[in-house]
Amino acid sequence: MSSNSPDERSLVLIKPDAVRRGLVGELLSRFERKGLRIDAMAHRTMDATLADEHYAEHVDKAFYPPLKDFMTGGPLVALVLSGDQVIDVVRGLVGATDGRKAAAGTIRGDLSLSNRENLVHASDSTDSAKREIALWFPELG
Ligand code: FUP
Repeated sequence: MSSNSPDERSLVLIKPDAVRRGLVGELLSRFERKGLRIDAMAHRTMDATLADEHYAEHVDKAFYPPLKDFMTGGPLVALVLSGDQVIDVVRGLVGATDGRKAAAGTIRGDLSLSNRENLVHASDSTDSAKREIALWFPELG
């Protein structure tokens, strides 16, 4: 990467359970203390169309209807984070999908006891990040 290349970006959602539980500050703080930058931040409520687009790879799965209800059921905070290897770094901070199995020290391992209400979404690849950032923050494209 040349010194002029922008750092990698990741689309991160602080999910409705985290907002409801008053954990927005805690989660932003973990990302900031790691050294990541917040390039964009918006308080939003996901509608059904955005949910189906965001979770395109999951729409046919049995767990999708309750996941959609949860994700559209209250406000969330959408972020674009940037930094060196931010996609993998954030996935490491967030931990495994199931909060009951996620390692202690991770966000889900420390703060979630659920496989659905697991506090944070984070892009899992550069392709997903591009797609998700275009969905949530088209003005950054
Ligand atoms: P992750 O990348 O860890 O956020 O997890 P996935 O992309 O595999 O799943 C996306 C979301 O679907 C999870 F955050 C929670 C939800 N999910 C369920 O509700 N039940 C499942 O069995 C698996 C995932």
